[in-house]
Amino acid sequence: MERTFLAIKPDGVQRGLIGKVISRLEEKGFKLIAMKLMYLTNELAEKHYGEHKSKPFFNGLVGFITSGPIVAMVWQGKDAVSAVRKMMGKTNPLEAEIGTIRGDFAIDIGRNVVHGSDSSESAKREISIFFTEKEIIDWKPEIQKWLYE
Ligand code: DAT
Ligand code: MG
Repeated sequence: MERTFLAIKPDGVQRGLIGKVISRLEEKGFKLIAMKLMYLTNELAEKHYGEHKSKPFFNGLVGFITSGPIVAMVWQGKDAVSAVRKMMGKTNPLEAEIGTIRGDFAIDIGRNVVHGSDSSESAKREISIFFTEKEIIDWKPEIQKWLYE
């Protein structure tokens, strides 16, 4: 089963949306296998968002993501990377479909509540930035047989 990295950004934590975001993924049937509340250092934030280093919004993005605690998580399930991206909605919340996390909870592109890996390669990279193998708990939910054929 595929793994993906999901983070609730400082705006989501400040606005009390941790539970709602987690509920959506739990209700969908994805399995939480790692989680921590943490501050990102500048160094970690720049590494995580390395692909955007040349963008005009890079400094603002790093400033924002380090401005308060985030919740870093790893979720597992069938096609988890693309399914979670779909549940997050488009980067610009005003373009995100209603029913998605960003579509329902956000307005501004710079305050879009969640980060999620955009490919299986970035998922592997991001998971290894935030978690050691030991911190990932591969448990077997009893309801598994009611979720997967
Ligand atoms: P996503 O978070 O959907 O993967 P991304 O990787 O293109 O989007 O960008 C990372 C974050 O950077 C995004 O969540 C919000 C911010 N961002 C992207 N484009 C932006 C823009 N044009 N202006 C301001 N912030 C932007
Ligand atoms: Mg991205």
